[in-house]
Amino acid sequence: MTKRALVTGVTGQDGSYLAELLLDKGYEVHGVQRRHSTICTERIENILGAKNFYLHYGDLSDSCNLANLVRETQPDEIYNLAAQSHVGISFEVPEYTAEVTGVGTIKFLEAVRQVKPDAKFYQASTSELFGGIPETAPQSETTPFHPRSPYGAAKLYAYWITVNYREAYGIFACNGILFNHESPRRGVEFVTRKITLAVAKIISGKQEKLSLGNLNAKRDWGFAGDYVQGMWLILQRGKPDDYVLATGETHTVREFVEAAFREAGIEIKWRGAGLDEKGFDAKTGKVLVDVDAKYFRPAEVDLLLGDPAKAERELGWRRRVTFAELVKIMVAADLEKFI
Ligand code: NAP
Ligand code: G4F
Repeated sequence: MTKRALVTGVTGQDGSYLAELLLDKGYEVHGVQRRHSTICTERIENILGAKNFYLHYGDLSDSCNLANLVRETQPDEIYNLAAQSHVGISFEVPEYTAEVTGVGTIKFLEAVRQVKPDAKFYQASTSELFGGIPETAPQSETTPFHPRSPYGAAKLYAYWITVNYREAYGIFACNGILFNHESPRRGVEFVTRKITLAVAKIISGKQEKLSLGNLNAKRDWGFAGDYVQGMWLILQRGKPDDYVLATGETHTVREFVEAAFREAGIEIKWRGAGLDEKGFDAKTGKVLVDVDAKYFRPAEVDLLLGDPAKAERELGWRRRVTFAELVKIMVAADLEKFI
């Protein structure tokens, strides 16, 4: 029998890769998009009109809409990927972030409990829950949480309400605690894509330099295509549980910058410190990177490094793409747009 999946956030980075994966596996996929005044389906262009792919309008802030979607689509599996997902911007729109990223999850779970309690539910939880405090690494399913942003705090509520609906009502509800994962489809305001896009624009003469915030932050960066495979595996187990997906490697933002420029044949040399730090083209001496205070956050997560041992052991999940390969893929994709 054809399985049916309901995917919120289908127009986002992860939603687009997940929808492709599920269609390949023979699922009927129902994606949820928000209404926009402009077209925002760029990432799912290749599956629009595909057999077994259906788009519905919806919003995590509208509980009636969520209940209707569950009633109409009768999903076997639900992937709740929708969120105001930008950590920095969550400081600008904290209440909205709480409403969508936090409270939206209980609205959805309540719709599941009332309308289709046997549906399996995946919640897009995050390494931002750890906050890097205390500075314990690597971080695993048993590491204490200490969110450092309105986004992290909203995701903390979503995490625990997912656990609660599993324990209280027996719903097959799971958290994937995912460390950063990137791709050529990553939003342009996230640091990796901002860097690879800037490299391509600088090379092609369309941008002078790249301005960044905290160059010392460390992230455990993997490839989004590997992580959506893990989301699916989490819902295929015999019992619901929570899993960390990560690479087990960490790199600074500075290292990502160096690797991305190197892909384009430019060696970056650093001079200065703090707000005065600059990245130069080693050959020409031209300043290509500087630091702008406006990209710093009121509170920072300094170190993320995940331990994916449980997912590897119980799900057989493995990340495939290495850090070097990820940078290469992203730079190549952006260069192709401009050269
Ligand atoms: P993304 O590219 O920002 O996509 C977010 C999606 O949510 C978009 O489709 C967006 O729609 C949708 N959305 C936003 N607000 C909504 C609302 N009120 N109602 C319905 N849909 C709404 O994020 P992503 O990187 O794919 O991440 C997917 C999920 O995983 C998010 O929940 C994120 O917080 C979480 N996560 C991501 C990472 C990561 O490294 N990527 C790591 C851990 C957890 P529009 O296209 O209309 O904006
Ligand atoms: O790319 P980022 O904005 O990602 P961040 O904050 O780690 O959040 C992402 O990963 C989380 C999982 O850990 C997800 F839950 C979340 O939804 C999102 O996908 O920033 C990465 C690091 C930060 O330390 C930030 O301060 O890069 C630093 N950074 C330095 N300059 C910058 C910049 N970040 C951005 N976005 N822009 C800059 O110019």
